Amino acid sequence: MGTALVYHEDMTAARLLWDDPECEIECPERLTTALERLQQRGLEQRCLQLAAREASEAELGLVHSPEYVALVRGTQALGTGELQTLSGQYDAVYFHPSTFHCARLAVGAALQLVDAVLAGAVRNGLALVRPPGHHSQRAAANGFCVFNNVAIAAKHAQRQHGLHRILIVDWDVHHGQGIQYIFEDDPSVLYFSWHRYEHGRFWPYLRESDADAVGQGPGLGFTVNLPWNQVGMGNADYVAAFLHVLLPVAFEFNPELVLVSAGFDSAIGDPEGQMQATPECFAHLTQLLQVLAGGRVCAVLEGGYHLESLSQSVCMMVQALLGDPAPPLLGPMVPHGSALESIQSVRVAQGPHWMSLQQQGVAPVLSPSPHSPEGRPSSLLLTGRPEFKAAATQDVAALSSLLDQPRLNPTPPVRTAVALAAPDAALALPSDVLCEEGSAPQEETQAWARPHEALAQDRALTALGKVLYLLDRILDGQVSSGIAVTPACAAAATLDVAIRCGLSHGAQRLLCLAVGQLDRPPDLTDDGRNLWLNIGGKEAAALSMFHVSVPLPGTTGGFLSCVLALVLPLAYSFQPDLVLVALGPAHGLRDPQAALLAALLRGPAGGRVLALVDEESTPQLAVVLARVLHGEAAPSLGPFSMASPEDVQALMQLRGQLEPRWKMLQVASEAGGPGSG
Ligand code: Q9C
Ligand code: ZN
Repeated sequence: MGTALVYHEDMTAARLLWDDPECEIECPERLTTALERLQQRGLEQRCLQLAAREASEAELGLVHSPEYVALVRGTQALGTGELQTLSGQYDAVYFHPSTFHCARLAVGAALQLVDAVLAGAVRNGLALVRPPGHHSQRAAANGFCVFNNVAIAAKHAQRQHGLHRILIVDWDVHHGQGIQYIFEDDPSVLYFSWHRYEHGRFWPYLRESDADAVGQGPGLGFTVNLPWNQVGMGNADYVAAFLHVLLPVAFEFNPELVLVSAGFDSAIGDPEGQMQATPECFAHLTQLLQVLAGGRVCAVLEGGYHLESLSQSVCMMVQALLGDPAPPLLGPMVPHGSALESIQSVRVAQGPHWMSLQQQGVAPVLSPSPHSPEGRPSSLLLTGRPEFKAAATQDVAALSSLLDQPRLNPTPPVRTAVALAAPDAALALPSDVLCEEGSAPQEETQAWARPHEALAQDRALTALGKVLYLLDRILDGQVSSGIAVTPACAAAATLDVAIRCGLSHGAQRLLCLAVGQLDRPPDLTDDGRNLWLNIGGKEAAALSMFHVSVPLPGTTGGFLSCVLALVLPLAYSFQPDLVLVALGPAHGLRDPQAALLAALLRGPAGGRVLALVDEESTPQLAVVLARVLHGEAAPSLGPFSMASPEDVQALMQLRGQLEPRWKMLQVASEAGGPGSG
């Protein structure tokens, strides 16, 4: 199942015909530059390309008043002076004789995308459109927007496809107040928006953009606003917002479809947003959304005014939609204090409406951190871009040098390789998953195995040879992710060797997620190069900042908070260049839980994941893992059930201990909040 790209050249026809510094940034080159870059990277060719159609007037009527539609229709016949006068009646809007045609194509493109995804022709896609839509209201144009493309697409998905729960994620840097107004009392559409707000001093200057606007009547809790009160928000802030606000609520909502108001004015270099998220961040955000709604993600372009930053961010999003691993996020993964205040204020405002946001807040434990962020060894993946720091200062030359850099970590030739015990299981795999027959050289395997009694048997040795072979292919960039089956009696020993071998063969930082009864190798050094996280341990304990154990939660809600509030924040903070996921004997994970973990753990290490699966697991488990590591959608976890008080307690205790070192765990600013001393 592929990715659709919906576009029509006619949408470049509308342009500003008079002098207006506020509106001139919304120009035709936004589309042509983004498209050129998609072609140049070979991404357009990998998509199912659809030519946008015009929306009908009945379709426009799903959101807009007949009078307003008639008024916009009438602009086709106006002269420049009349267009300018009419434009002046709205806030930040310009009309052109082709505006009606373009705006109908923009809506039509969004509808075609939704139809293609819901008919099963593709799994996901992007509509590259202008004019944008999210500021447009029932009877008003606003902020370059004429018709509300995404809102109409949501209504269409309900009317024509019978959907009951639609999530709209608006990552444009402006508040999509138009979408908010249309759905504010509607519990069937959950609207999430983050936006530059600066305590109300940024356009569109609305009280109802703040975190305490949560919807009305039956729609209470179905509007989620995350206002940014400072400029300069970056990768860590955006990922934290997803982990600690959007995703908990979204999993609880359990959408059937995700619509993205994909504005890239929230990216670095944009003159409107003044934010610092790099293009790669949008690959991560896209990947995080793909675990929802069976991967049915329909993105529709909104803003984005820095042509280079816009184009690269669009490419990153399309790559993620296509299933390519996201390049690692560079720079410090430490959210800003102001971002944490915003995150905390949404969690407080939304707490009454969402079980997943309750009781999770922890009073930060303030003990001096023994490991300063500067003190850690730098990774392979972090070298080579010294200009990163300079670019973060909005310095023009440094910024263009950042955006000019050829991306490091080119996508490996093989996305996923598996070494399975039962060859017939391979039949269920996607056709371009490589079934690996290779093994590490026998002498090398034997040398690694020597200290371990459990690896003395031939069967264990053969399996280890395959693990080491896959590991080397991942570390030398030939393969992105891999899966190997381990004999039950040798699970711990195999993992021990895999960790040591990974560290000695080029991984600077290795995250090991061990599920089930697997003890940390006793003489593994606590030098900051490996982080051991055991799920399914007997008790919650952080023996050091690099040795963490937590019981396996018994409910879907408990499992999700464990993943979103502990595992991923640790993983994104640690910035590993390799993740080992070991599902040991009696690991207790259901297949969809294991798949979700694997899918989400592709993020932190640029897709370099090696999964070791115990041979006593179901044969389907290896298959489902191969599918998600390959970029297919994760299966649903089933209905949301609330975390038990014990699970919540265990998680809170751990987070309190670990927060001083691993800043992505934070959900409240250290400076403020109760109990921060
Ligand atoms: N300097 C979209 O991004 N001007 N619309 C604000 C603040 C209006 C943005 C002025 C910006 C409209 C779709
Ligand atoms: Zn915008």
